[in-house]
Amino acid sequence: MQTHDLEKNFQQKIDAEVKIEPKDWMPDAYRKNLIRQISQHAHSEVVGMLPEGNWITRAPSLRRKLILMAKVQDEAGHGLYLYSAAETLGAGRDDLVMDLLNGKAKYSSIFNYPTLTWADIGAIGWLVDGAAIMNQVMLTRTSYGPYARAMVRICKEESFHQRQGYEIMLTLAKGSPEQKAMAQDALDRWWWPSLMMFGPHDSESTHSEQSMKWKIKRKSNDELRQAFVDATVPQAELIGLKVPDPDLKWNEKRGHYDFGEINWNEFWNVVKGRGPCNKQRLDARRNAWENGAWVREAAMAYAEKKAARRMKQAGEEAA
Ligand code: FAQ
Repeated sequence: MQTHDLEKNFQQKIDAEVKIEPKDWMPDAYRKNLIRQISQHAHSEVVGMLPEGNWITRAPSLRRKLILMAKVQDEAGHGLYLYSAAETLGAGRDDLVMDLLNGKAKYSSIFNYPTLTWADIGAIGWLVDGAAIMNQVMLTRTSYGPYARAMVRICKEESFHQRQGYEIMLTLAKGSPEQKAMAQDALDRWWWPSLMMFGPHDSESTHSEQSMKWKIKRKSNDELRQAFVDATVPQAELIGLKVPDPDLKWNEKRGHYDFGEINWNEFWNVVKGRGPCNKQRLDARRNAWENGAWVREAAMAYAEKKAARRMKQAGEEAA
């Protein structure tokens, strides 16, 4: 078949909601775009363990510590599903990790902010996982099968993460004046970076148009950001916290909240590596990669030994 016909068939499948599977023909640009998005998503999950990991040893009770440890481990699992999904497209795991470590691949801007108090753990669960779910529910219907299936499980876990974060905020908001102030301060610091997670405005987005055509993305950056604001503002009101945006106002006519403009200079600075914790995050990942070399070598040696034993057994049985 000619490339033109292959492309036509491919788009027809997408339009008919048939999932694309690893061995199906796909345009190179579709494969490349998916590897970019899935691997950056995987890196985000893994780097995302760092800000919360910072509070495991200082969680205020055993119960909180257990929950936080489970959550951070979940994020590692999400990273693994996503790296595996990227591998089904022919990407090598080591190459993907190298792209992260040498700064070629991005990861979510949100994880370059510090976690200063315990309330930040609440704010991350509530807002960051909340934003992640808003974006990822649409990805359960993404056109690439392995990515869509990974997202189903990830969304279930993220939903528990969001609730535990909101429950931390609720507890603090109902607590002493100092605890309530701590919750408000965390909301003040995490609100705008959470809105930035959805990416640039649709008019500035490089990939959206093609990604929507291929149904990799099912909703635009601005649509998702609006849905997040609409869902989250009433949650803040319910626990007596104030969203730090003087322009925030319910618009009866639109049926949505109007909200202020994001500081895009700050967003692009963070994306380009100049955020408060970019260096710290990449240094931590580099150390983990270097210190884990012996584990990878041992695992590979074990796998090779096991394979050799199997080959020997098969040979003996055949003889
Ligand atoms: N940060 O053309 P678009 C989580 C880049 S997981 C950094 O609009 P696209 C779980 C973008 O890559 C959070 N860079 O891009 C958790 C592109 O640059 P490139 C991560 C950003 O792909 C919770 C350029 O700007 N979620 O939180 C950001 O169509 C708690 C132009 O942008 C995912 O990755 C940003 N925020 O739309 C873990 C979901 N936004 O690649 C631990 C999957 C944009 O050409 C604790 N990804 N850029 O060099 C997506 O849905 C999309 O990739 C978007 C961006 C929506 C993030």
